[in-house]
Amino acid sequence: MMRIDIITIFPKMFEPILNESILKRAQHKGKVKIYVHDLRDYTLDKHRKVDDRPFGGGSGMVMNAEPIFRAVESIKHQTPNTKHRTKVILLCPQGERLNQKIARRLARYKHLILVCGHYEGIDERVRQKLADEEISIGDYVLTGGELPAMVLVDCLARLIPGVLGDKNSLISESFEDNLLEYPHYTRPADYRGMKVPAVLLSGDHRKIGAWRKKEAIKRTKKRRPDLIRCKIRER
Ligand code: 4GX
Repeated sequence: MMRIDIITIFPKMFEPILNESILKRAQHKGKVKIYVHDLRDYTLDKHRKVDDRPFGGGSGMVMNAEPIFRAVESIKHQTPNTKHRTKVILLCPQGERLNQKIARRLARYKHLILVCGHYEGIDERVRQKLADEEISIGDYVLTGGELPAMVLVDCLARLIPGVLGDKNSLISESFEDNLLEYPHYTRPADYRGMKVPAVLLSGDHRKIGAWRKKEAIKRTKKRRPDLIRCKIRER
Protein backbone atom coordinates (compact mmCIF):
# COMPACT_ATOMS: atom_id res chain seq x y z
CA MET A 1 0.00 0.00 0.00
CA MET A 2 1.29 3.41 -0.99
CA ARG A 3 -0.12 6.76 0.12
CA ILE A 4 0.10 9.82 -2.15
CA ASP A 5 -0.99 13.30 -1.03
CA ILE A 6 -1.31 16.02 -3.65
CA ILE A 7 -1.29 19.73 -2.79
CA THR A 8 -2.87 21.93 -5.47
CA ILE A 9 -4.97 25.05 -6.05
CA PHE A 10 -7.03 23.05 -8.61
CA PRO A 11 -8.17 19.89 -6.80
CA LYS A 12 -11.02 19.27 -9.28
CA MET A 13 -8.52 18.73 -12.10
CA PHE A 14 -7.61 15.38 -10.55
CA GLU A 15 -11.10 13.89 -10.30
CA PRO A 16 -11.55 12.59 -13.87
CA ILE A 17 -8.04 11.10 -13.99
CA LEU A 18 -8.01 9.42 -10.58
CA ASN A 19 -11.55 8.06 -10.95
CA GLU A 20 -11.04 6.18 -14.19
CA SER A 21 -9.32 3.07 -15.47
CA ILE A 22 -6.31 1.59 -13.71
CA LEU A 23 -5.89 4.39 -11.15
CA LYS A 24 -9.48 3.90 -10.05
CA ARG A 25 -9.03 0.15 -9.79
CA ALA A 26 -5.72 0.48 -7.92
CA GLN A 27 -7.46 2.60 -5.29
CA HIS A 28 -10.44 0.23 -5.03
CA LYS A 29 -8.07 -2.70 -4.64
CA GLY A 30 -6.36 -0.84 -1.77
CA LYS A 31 -2.99 -0.71 -3.54
CA VAL A 32 -2.76 3.07 -3.38
CA LYS A 33 -4.53 5.79 -1.40
CA ILE A 34 -4.60 9.21 -3.05
CA TYR A 35 -5.65 12.37 -1.21
CA VAL A 36 -6.02 15.69 -3.01
CA HIS A 37 -5.72 18.81 -0.84
CA ASP A 38 -6.82 22.33 -1.75
CA LEU A 39 -3.88 24.60 -0.93
CA ARG A 40 -6.30 27.43 -0.10
CA ASP A 41 -7.55 25.41 2.89
CA TYR A 42 -4.15 26.03 4.47
CA THR A 43 -4.14 29.81 4.11
CA LEU A 44 -4.70 32.03 7.14
CA ASP A 45 -6.14 35.18 5.56
CA LYS A 46 -9.79 35.69 4.66
CA HIS A 47 -9.06 36.01 0.93
CA ARG A 48 -7.30 32.63 0.94
CA LYS A 49 -4.41 34.14 -0.99
CA VAL A 50 -1.66 31.75 -2.12
CA ASP A 51 0.60 34.10 -4.10
CA ASP A 52 2.20 37.53 -3.97
CA ARG A 53 4.44 39.90 -5.98
CA PRO A 54 8.13 39.00 -6.24
CA PHE A 55 10.67 40.76 -4.05
CA GLY A 56 13.01 42.71 -6.31
CA GLY A 57 10.22 43.40 -8.76
CA GLY A 58 9.44 41.89 -12.12
CA SER A 59 6.36 40.48 -13.75
CA GLY A 60 4.29 37.57 -12.55
CA MET A 61 3.42 36.22 -9.14
CA VAL A 62 5.21 33.89 -6.73
CA MET A 63 3.54 31.27 -4.54
CA ASN A 64 3.86 32.00 -0.83
CA ALA A 65 5.82 29.59 1.33
CA GLU A 66 3.39 29.66 4.27
CA PRO A 67 0.35 27.73 2.90
CA ILE A 68 2.62 25.09 1.36
CA PHE A 69 4.57 24.60 4.63
CA ARG A 70 1.30 24.38 6.57
CA ALA A 71 -0.19 21.85 4.15
CA VAL A 72 2.87 19.58 4.19
CA GLU A 73 3.18 19.78 8.00
CA SER A 74 -0.51 18.99 8.45
CA ILE A 75 -0.26 15.94 6.17
CA LYS A 76 2.89 14.72 7.93
CA HIS A 77 1.09 14.98 11.29
CA GLN A 78 -1.77 12.88 9.93
CA THR A 79 0.67 10.12 9.07
CA PRO A 80 3.16 9.95 11.95
CA ASN A 81 4.17 6.32 11.49
CA THR A 82 5.08 6.67 7.82
CA LYS A 83 6.98 9.87 8.49
CA HIS A 84 10.43 8.39 8.09
CA ARG A 85 9.54 7.15 4.63
CA THR A 86 7.69 10.25 3.42
CA LYS A 87 9.12 12.11 0.47
CA VAL A 88 8.05 15.61 -0.50
CA ILE A 89 8.30 16.14 -4.25
CA LEU A 90 7.98 19.43 -6.10
CA LEU A 91 6.96 19.17 -9.75
CA CYS A 92 8.81 21.81 -11.77
CA PRO A 93 10.90 22.24 -14.92
CA GLN A 94 14.03 22.73 -12.80
CA GLY A 95 13.75 19.21 -11.37
CA GLU A 96 15.42 15.96 -12.33
CA ARG A 97 13.86 14.63 -15.52
CA LEU A 98 11.49 11.74 -14.86
CA ASN A 99 12.37 8.41 -16.42
CA GLN A 100 11.61 4.77 -15.68
CA LYS A 101 14.62 4.37 -13.40
CA ILE A 102 13.53 7.29 -11.20
CA ALA A 103 9.97 5.96 -11.25
CA ARG A 104 11.11 2.57 -9.95
CA ARG A 105 13.02 4.24 -7.14
CA LEU A 106 10.11 6.51 -6.12
CA ALA A 107 7.64 3.60 -6.27
CA ARG A 108 9.44 2.07 -3.27
CA TYR A 109 8.33 4.87 -0.92
CA LYS A 110 5.34 4.30 1.37
CA HIS A 111 4.28 7.93 1.30
CA LEU A 112 4.72 10.75 -1.20
CA ILE A 113 3.57 14.35 -0.94
CA LEU A 114 3.37 16.04 -4.35
CA VAL A 115 3.40 19.84 -4.49
CA CYS A 116 1.92 21.44 -7.62
CA GLY A 117 3.25 24.92 -8.28
CA HIS A 118 1.76 27.73 -10.36
CA TYR A 119 2.52 31.19 -11.70
CA GLU A 120 6.17 32.12 -12.23
CA GLY A 121 7.15 29.76 -9.45
CA ILE A 122 7.29 29.29 -5.72
CA ASP A 123 9.16 30.97 -2.89
CA GLU A 124 12.66 29.50 -2.91
CA ARG A 125 12.39 28.54 0.78
CA VAL A 126 9.96 25.76 -0.20
CA ARG A 127 12.76 24.31 -2.33
CA GLN A 128 15.39 24.75 0.38
CA LYS A 129 13.55 23.41 3.41
CA LEU A 130 10.45 21.49 2.37
CA ALA A 131 11.03 19.65 -0.89
CA ASP A 132 13.14 16.50 -0.69
CA GLU A 133 13.23 16.22 -4.46
CA GLU A 134 12.26 18.16 -7.56
CA ILE A 135 10.96 16.25 -10.55
CA SER A 136 10.33 17.49 -14.10
CA ILE A 137 8.31 15.50 -16.62
CA GLY A 138 10.11 17.03 -19.60
CA ASP A 139 11.70 20.09 -21.15
CA TYR A 140 8.65 22.12 -22.04
CA VAL A 141 6.63 24.68 -20.12
CA LEU A 142 3.22 23.92 -18.64
CA THR A 143 0.80 26.19 -16.78
CA GLY A 144 1.04 24.29 -13.50
CA GLY A 145 2.31 21.21 -11.71
CA GLU A 146 -1.04 19.36 -11.83
CA LEU A 147 -0.49 17.47 -15.09
CA PRO A 148 3.07 16.51 -14.04
CA ALA A 149 1.69 15.22 -10.70
CA MET A 150 -0.86 13.10 -12.56
CA VAL A 151 1.82 11.76 -14.89
CA LEU A 152 3.94 10.79 -11.90
CA VAL A 153 1.01 9.15 -10.07
CA ASP A 154 0.07 7.16 -13.17
CA CYS A 155 3.64 6.06 -13.78
CA LEU A 156 4.16 5.00 -10.13
CA ALA A 157 0.79 3.28 -9.68
CA ARG A 158 1.46 0.75 -12.42
CA LEU A 159 4.71 -0.23 -10.65
CA ILE A 160 2.96 -1.14 -7.40
CA PRO A 161 2.73 -4.92 -7.17
CA GLY A 162 -0.77 -6.17 -7.96
CA VAL A 163 -1.94 -3.07 -9.82
CA LEU A 164 -1.41 -4.48 -13.31
CA GLY A 165 -2.19 -7.99 -14.46
CA ASP A 166 0.79 -10.25 -15.10
CA LYS A 167 0.44 -9.80 -18.85
CA ASN A 168 0.84 -6.05 -18.67
CA SER A 169 3.76 -6.16 -16.28
CA LEU A 170 5.62 -8.31 -18.79
CA ILE A 171 5.10 -5.65 -21.46
CA SER A 172 6.81 -3.09 -19.24
CA GLU A 173 9.96 -5.18 -19.20
CA SER A 174 10.80 -3.99 -22.64
CA PHE A 175 11.41 -0.50 -21.28
CA GLU A 176 13.20 -2.08 -18.33
CA ASP A 177 16.08 -2.88 -20.67
CA ASN A 178 15.94 0.60 -22.20
CA LEU A 179 14.57 -0.47 -25.58
CA LEU A 180 11.53 0.80 -27.40
CA GLU A 181 8.74 -1.67 -28.02
CA TYR A 182 8.92 -4.03 -31.00
CA PRO A 183 6.07 -3.79 -33.56
CA HIS A 184 2.77 -5.39 -32.51
CA TYR A 185 0.09 -6.93 -34.70
CA THR A 186 -3.29 -8.49 -34.11
CA ARG A 187 -5.96 -9.98 -36.39
CA PRO A 188 -6.53 -9.93 -39.29
CA ALA A 189 -3.25 -11.29 -40.71
CA ASP A 190 -3.92 -9.33 -43.91
CA TYR A 191 -5.49 -5.90 -43.54
CA ARG A 192 -6.05 -4.07 -46.84
CA GLY A 193 -3.10 -5.91 -48.30
CA MET A 194 -0.80 -5.02 -45.37
CA LYS A 195 0.52 -8.34 -44.18
CA VAL A 196 1.70 -9.34 -40.74
CA PRO A 197 5.37 -10.49 -40.82
CA ALA A 198 5.35 -14.23 -41.51
CA VAL A 199 7.59 -15.03 -38.53
CA LEU A 200 4.81 -13.97 -36.13
CA LEU A 201 2.46 -16.56 -37.68
CA SER A 202 5.10 -19.31 -37.64
CA GLY A 203 4.46 -20.53 -34.10
CA ASP A 204 8.24 -20.75 -33.58
CA HIS A 205 8.65 -18.89 -30.28
CA ARG A 206 12.42 -18.86 -30.37
CA LYS A 207 12.37 -17.21 -33.79
CA ILE A 208 9.62 -14.80 -32.73
CA GLY A 209 11.61 -13.75 -29.66
CA ALA A 210 14.73 -13.15 -31.77
CA TRP A 211 12.76 -11.12 -34.33
CA ARG A 212 11.20 -8.94 -31.64
CA LYS A 213 14.56 -8.26 -30.00
CA LYS A 214 16.10 -7.37 -33.36
CA GLU A 215 13.20 -5.03 -34.24
CA ALA A 216 13.32 -3.38 -30.81
CA ILE A 217 17.05 -2.68 -31.16
CA LYS A 218 16.65 -1.46 -34.77
CA ARG A 219 13.87 0.93 -33.79
CA THR A 220 15.70 2.20 -30.71
CA LYS A 221 18.91 2.87 -32.68
CA LYS A 222 16.96 4.80 -35.29
CA ARG A 223 14.63 6.81 -33.06
CA ARG A 224 16.34 7.00 -29.67
CA PRO A 225 20.08 6.42 -29.99
CA ASP A 226 20.39 8.16 -26.60
CA LEU A 227 18.70 5.13 -24.98
CA ILE A 228 21.33 2.77 -26.41
CA ARG A 229 24.14 4.89 -24.95
CA CYS A 230 22.23 5.07 -21.68
CA LYS A 231 22.00 1.27 -21.61
CA ILE A 232 25.76 0.90 -21.77
CA ARG A 233 26.31 3.54 -19.09
CA GLU A 234 23.81 2.05 -16.63
CA ARG A 235 25.09 -1.50 -16.68
N1 4GX B 1 7.61 19.30 -15.44
N2 4GX B 1 5.58 23.49 -14.88
C1 4GX B 1 5.27 24.06 -12.50
C2 4GX B 1 5.21 26.43 -11.80
C3 4GX B 1 6.39 26.25 -10.93
C4 4GX B 1 7.65 26.79 -11.24
C5 4GX B 1 8.69 26.58 -10.37
C6 4GX B 1 7.23 25.33 -8.98
C7 4GX B 1 8.47 25.87 -9.21
C8 4GX B 1 6.70 21.29 -15.34
C9 4GX B 1 7.35 20.36 -16.16
C10 4GX B 1 6.25 22.64 -15.75
C11 4GX B 1 5.43 24.90 -15.24
C12 4GX B 1 4.94 23.12 -13.64
C13 4GX B 1 5.79 25.81 -14.08
N3 4GX B 1 6.21 25.53 -9.82
N4 4GX B 1 6.62 20.74 -14.14
N5 4GX B 1 5.03 25.45 -12.90
N6 4GX B 1 7.66 20.49 -17.46
O1 4GX B 1 6.50 23.02 -16.86
O2 4GX B 1 7.17 19.52 -14.19
